[in-house]
Amino acid sequence: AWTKHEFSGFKNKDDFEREVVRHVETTLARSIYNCDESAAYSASSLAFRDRLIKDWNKTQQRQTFTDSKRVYYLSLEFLMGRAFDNAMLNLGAKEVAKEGLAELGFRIEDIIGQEHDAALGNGGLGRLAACFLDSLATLNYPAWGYGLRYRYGIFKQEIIDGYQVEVPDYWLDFNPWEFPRHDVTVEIQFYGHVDKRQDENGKTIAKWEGGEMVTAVAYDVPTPGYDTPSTNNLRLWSSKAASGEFDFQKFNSGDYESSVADQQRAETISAVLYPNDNLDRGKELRLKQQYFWVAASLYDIVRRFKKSKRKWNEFPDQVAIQLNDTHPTLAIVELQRILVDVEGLEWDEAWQIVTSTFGYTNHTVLPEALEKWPVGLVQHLLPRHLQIIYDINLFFLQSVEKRYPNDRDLLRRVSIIEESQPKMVRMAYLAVVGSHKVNGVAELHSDLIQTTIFRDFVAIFGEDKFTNVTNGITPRRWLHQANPRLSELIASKADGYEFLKDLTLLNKLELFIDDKEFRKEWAEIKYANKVRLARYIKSTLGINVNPAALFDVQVKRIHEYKRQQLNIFGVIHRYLTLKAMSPEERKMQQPRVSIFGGKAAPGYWMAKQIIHLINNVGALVNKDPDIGDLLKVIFLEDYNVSKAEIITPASDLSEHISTAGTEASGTSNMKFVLNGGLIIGTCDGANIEITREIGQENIFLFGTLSEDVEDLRHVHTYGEHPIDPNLAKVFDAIERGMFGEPNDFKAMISAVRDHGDYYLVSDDFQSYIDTQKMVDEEYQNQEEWISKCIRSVARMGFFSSDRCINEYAEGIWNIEPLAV
Ligand code: 26M
Repeated sequence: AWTKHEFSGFKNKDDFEREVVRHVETTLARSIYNCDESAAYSASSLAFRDRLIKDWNKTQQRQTFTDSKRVYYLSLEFLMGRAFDNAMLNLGAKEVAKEGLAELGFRIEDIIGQEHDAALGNGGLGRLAACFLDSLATLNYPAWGYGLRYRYGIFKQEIIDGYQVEVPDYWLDFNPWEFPRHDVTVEIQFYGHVDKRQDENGKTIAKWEGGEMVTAVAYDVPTPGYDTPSTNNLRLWSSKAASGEFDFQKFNSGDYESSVADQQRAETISAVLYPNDNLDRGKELRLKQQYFWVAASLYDIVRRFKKSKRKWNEFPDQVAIQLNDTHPTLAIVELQRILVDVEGLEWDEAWQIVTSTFGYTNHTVLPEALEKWPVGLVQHLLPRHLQIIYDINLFFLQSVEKRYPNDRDLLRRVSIIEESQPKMVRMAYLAVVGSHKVNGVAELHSDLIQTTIFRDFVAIFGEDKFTNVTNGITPRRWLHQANPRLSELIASKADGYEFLKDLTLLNKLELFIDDKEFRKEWAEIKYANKVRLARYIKSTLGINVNPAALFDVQVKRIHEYKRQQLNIFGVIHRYLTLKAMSPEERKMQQPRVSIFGGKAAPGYWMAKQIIHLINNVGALVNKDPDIGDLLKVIFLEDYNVSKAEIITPASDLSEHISTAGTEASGTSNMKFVLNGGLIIGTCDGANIEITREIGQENIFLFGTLSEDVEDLRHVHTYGEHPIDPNLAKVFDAIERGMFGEPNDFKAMISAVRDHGDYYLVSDDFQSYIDTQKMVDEEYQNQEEWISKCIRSVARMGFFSSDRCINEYAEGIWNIEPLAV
């Protein structure tokens, strides 16, 4: 098999070095004798960027020339992490770069560490979009991502006195991975009014007039595939003030201040990523972001289509658009507006094109996360769009009325407009009505949306419109890049690195499970990864952890439904149990390191309280001489993609313990198992499919099943529900002040004890504790444990994002690969 560097990487280390030196001396205008790590990073990444851009050009030219159907992935979040390591690996030139940098006096890890994460996302949804871009390019699909170029990504988290403090993430000081396209701009309109007139044939013509204009400027980020020259485009829009005569007038008439204020108002649109995850807070600026991005992207797509001179009804033969959650739902309305108001198509013909073009992915059933916008706000900001939404709704409800006559309650339930005070536009319903396919992200989740939030729509549109595409992750970043030694060991047994492109080939490992030497190497790699994390913990927190202890990891956004509170209550229970033991008894216990990480949304008080408790528990436990190495509690600051690349390979056990039915899929569960760690988890999201693939003897499942959750909540509300006795002891310890001021944790305890325990923490507590005990026991038998890890990895092939993207391509987008 050829490797990519034969035609796009570097011939050899000298070739690479020459390019680095050239960039240091000319692009950076520095002396090679005064080249620090930062300059070495800049020059090396510029050298790689030069190669990427050639492949990028070839790929785009070929896609245009062949007029292939392309998918456009619309996502408000792309959680890309670092690009340099990924570019080296995908171009197959990391070895060459490593040798070249060594000759210049640098260690490649230090140079990689210079890069700032591109953190344009909150969590799972944004990282999924990044994995998809990697798979789309690797599989040679014609695809573009469209997003916003936020000046500030997700905030940086600092922990001060145990509390989360948010610091702005300004990441654009030096970003070699983007190409500003100052010539690719779109004027975006807001506010104004609609003028309706009849033309000479009596047809109503709607004109959206007046209001404000803002300019969208394109920034292109090349996204390379692995072991292929295919390089797709991620186009991010940045906002700036439109330079109309209006501003010049203001400027010249001495109204300088207000002209500057206009400029700032425009730039505010793409200034900052909203740091909420699974929560909707209806802010006007967020709606502005959504329309700005959607309108610029659609203008771009339509402009490209018009150049091809094809007939409008062929639009869905050239274009598929995927909506990553409801955030881009206005695209449905905007395309209908362009076709009807601007291009003069009849409503029905336009609507046929629109619904054939869009697919919608749902990522949550949590009611507080379902987007709704007040009708008044939409009317004010986008007056023409509100009219179109009302028309879409009218025609939809008429068709429902025809099929189900005289069912007023049904019409009320499925209406895109919620008749509340104030009236609201239900974005998920609009997305369902305007798409030809709707998918959930794991089997349980797809079943749940079809039987709960979209139940009526399944009856109306039929089952075929609704489908499942179980999430996946890219093995390039999450195995090869994050865990190079494990990747190499696997390659030595699986006939090379083909498994990185066909992850089902991991099954070849099953043959070697009983191979003593192989298991020893496997265990050594896990240990080395734990040593690396232990060093990181020492350097950032000053705490010594024993790499031989069981590393128990829960890293993800902090949210009540993800139940970090269950984990920390369990840790407290463990601490109390250890304290009650004799020294002899303690010696028999399995040492553990409980590792937490994750950000809380800045306004989410309960999540912040959970972080505070974890830190206070750590402060006591970590210095308790009775406990020593038996238990350490670590909160890692500022969890992000590049930290996940260190943490994931070092885990023995990871926690995916959401209340059943609340976590749509989860994707870190897949990453941990792929890196040779086991899972403790609930029957939720993709855990269920992971269990099916790897076997139930290789996963620690516990807790309530999703079908029983509703009944239990009912009992909490209307019946007797004494809280779990072991959990009561934990609460008692907190309330006695063992972990600092008890008032600081009142809300956490009350939620369980006094306010209905919505997330079933008490119901699941005993089964969680029992299952953790089983983990301790099984970990003592290291040979058996390692066998389980290897067997699990061997069976993880299904969870590649390549499989997932192939399912979308075939079942939803109808696109085909195009080799360059
Ligand atoms: C909404 C409105 C205003 C501001 C922000 C939002 C918002 C942002 C992100 C809402 C939800 C957001 O993300 C949800 C998310 O990450 N969902 C996760 O998606 C993953 C990929 O499918 C799944 O694996 C996770 O289970 C699911 O929680």
